[in-house]
Amino acid sequence: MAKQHQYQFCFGPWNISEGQDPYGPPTRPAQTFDWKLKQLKKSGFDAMMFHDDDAVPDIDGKSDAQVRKEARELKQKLADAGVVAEMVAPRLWFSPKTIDGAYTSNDPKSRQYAIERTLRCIDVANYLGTKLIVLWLAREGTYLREAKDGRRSIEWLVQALDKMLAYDRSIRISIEPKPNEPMDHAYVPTIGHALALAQLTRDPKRVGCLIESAHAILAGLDPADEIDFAMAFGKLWSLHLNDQNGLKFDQDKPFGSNNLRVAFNQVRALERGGYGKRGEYVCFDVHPFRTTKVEHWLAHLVNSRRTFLRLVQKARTFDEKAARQLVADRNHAALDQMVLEHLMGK
Ligand code: XLS
Ligand code: MG
Repeated sequence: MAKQHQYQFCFGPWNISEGQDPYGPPTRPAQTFDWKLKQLKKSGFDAMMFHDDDAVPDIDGKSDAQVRKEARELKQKLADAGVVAEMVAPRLWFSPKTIDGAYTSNDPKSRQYAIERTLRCIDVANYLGTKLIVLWLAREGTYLREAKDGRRSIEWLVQALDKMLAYDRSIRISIEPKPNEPMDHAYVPTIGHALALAQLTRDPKRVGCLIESAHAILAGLDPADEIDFAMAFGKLWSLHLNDQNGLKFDQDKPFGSNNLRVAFNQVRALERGGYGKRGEYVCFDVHPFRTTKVEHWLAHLVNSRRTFLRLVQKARTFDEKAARQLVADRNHAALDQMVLEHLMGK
């Protein structure tokens, strides 16, 4: 049997969150970054993902020299812990300057700010030793259809991507689509949109995507199909596995928590496509349940990783030959039951 590769795992500091939601305050006291880093390594993870201001807090108020100093100190801290930085993403949705959007704001000063902030994020990525920039285009969309020009917005997005690609010729950009929340409608709601946008840029080869399971489900899609689609283009460069119960607020539940079969099919698609063989990480963008006690604070991450590895075994032991025969016989009822029996085990 061909040697099967080992997956490498990742999460972000925001995934050890304190339980606040739009209707109530935190339910757990904040922990330090150093504590989170220690937990990450102890729990079997290899890498950490960052927003630019996770890496350098209050980044907007700091000089270039200060940003460089703090980012380099963080790089050293990661190296000492035996952890690498997977990616850096500009957090463009928090600033008072981006209330009407960032790259697609109607205000030219906001658009300018968004681009300058992103170029700084690229500097941070370089200091941390990663070439992957993730763009979750949180506020690039509308609450009100008449408030923005959709076509112009796409042109602005392409201009912004072109500036990033020209600023550093070795970075790669992974667009993380999400169809809604915080916006009513986002301009880049699916992987198809992200990869089509990539084609309009000056260097399409360096613009790929990141699939988050919950975001695909919110778009009414099966995340396994999104994975297959992105991998057909060779452009699945990162992944946020989690789960989501239908069309609600973004729940970021543990991987497999809501629908084990949908999770199994994601793992099967990743296995088929050889995800991870070119150094890609399996990241879990999951949050603890609000009720979680401090002593159980890592459980959603540890459990997601465990479920993933169990499902890798399920994918590797799935009787593909029997499945192919049932497909050839068009016996979908038996195929359906075969999947269920396999997942339930003996
Ligand atoms: C929000 C996103 C965000 C990105 C990185 O849903 O998952 O956290 O992953 O900016
Ligand atoms: Mg995400």
